[in-house]
Amino acid sequence: MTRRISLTQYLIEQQRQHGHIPQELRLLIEVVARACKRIAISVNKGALGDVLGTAGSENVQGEVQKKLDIIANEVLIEANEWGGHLAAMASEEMEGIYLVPNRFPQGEYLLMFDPLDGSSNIDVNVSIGTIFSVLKKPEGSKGISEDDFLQPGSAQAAAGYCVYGPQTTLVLTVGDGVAMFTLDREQGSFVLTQEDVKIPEDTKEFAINMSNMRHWDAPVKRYIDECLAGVEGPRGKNFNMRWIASMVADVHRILTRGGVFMYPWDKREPNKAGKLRLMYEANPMAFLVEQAGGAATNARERILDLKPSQLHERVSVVLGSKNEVERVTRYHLEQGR
Ligand code: AHM
Ligand code: MG
Repeated sequence: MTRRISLTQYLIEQQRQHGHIPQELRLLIEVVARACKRIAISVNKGALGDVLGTAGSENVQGEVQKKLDIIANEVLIEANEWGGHLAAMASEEMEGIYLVPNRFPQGEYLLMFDPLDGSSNIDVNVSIGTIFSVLKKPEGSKGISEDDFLQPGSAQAAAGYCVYGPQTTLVLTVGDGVAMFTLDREQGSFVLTQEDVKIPEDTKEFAINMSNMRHWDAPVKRYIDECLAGVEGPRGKNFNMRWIASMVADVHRILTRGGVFMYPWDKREPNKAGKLRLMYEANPMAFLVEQAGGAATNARERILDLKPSQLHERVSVVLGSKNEVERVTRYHLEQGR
């Protein structure tokens, strides 16, 4: 029988062999995983659990909150606030940062999350997920403020997501490759199902919301037109398209079989850099994708190099198979010249 390795065992072995997962970080990752298990239970209940539909409120970005957005946010906060591994948290669903209450010990880490990404898919029973990013509190900072969170993605200590689909899968990086863990519902534990995940450098599959085509910038239009031209066009091959409208599910496909994902800046709201959020969507996904040998840019610069100026800052995103991301980025840089 093949040896089954649980998330706990994997993290302890990584810590022993490479010594690069400090105890507090291991605890943090395990707590996030436990919260994801609880979120998975609520997601699975669907209509039977009174968890579908809107909550009648809006988040800081003016988006309608679903009941499950709020449930997932509360689960993550409750699970993480008391363990002593965190100093503060930030979430897509909360305007300001959440300080660990005084009654609990304070830790060294900062946790950011999108508690339930792909909210538009909740009620229609399509994959959704939780995305998270972990930073270290800056050295010598007394008291925590929003500024302490504004570190570039390259400073992340860990990042990952949990996709609630036909299987519940947790995908993780601590800066030493990417590992995937599938939830064994009978045992209630995440089991290692893939190590050393690698994204193929080339692909014949792209993911973009085509309904925005008329608003796209010229380099995006050029890239997609060339893909659509297929074997007769300049790329000399036929492309396939997928768009799940859940970034977690689209990124999961790309980590599994390659592809390029784009949510670029467009002319609908020219003052917005993009739709997706830098700190708890683009940065953790960029970290995972790079760790799997792919690339991630804002169509011009590497996402992990961007210096954030706001917690809820938005960004243009191009990520996935290296050669395609480089091509899209090159088209934008050529336009700039
Ligand atoms: P959300 O965090 O409010 O769910 O929004 C993010 C989601 C991504 O998961 C997905 O890639 C994108 O929004 C889909 O947007 P659209 O509906 O414009 O295609
Ligand atoms: Mg989101």
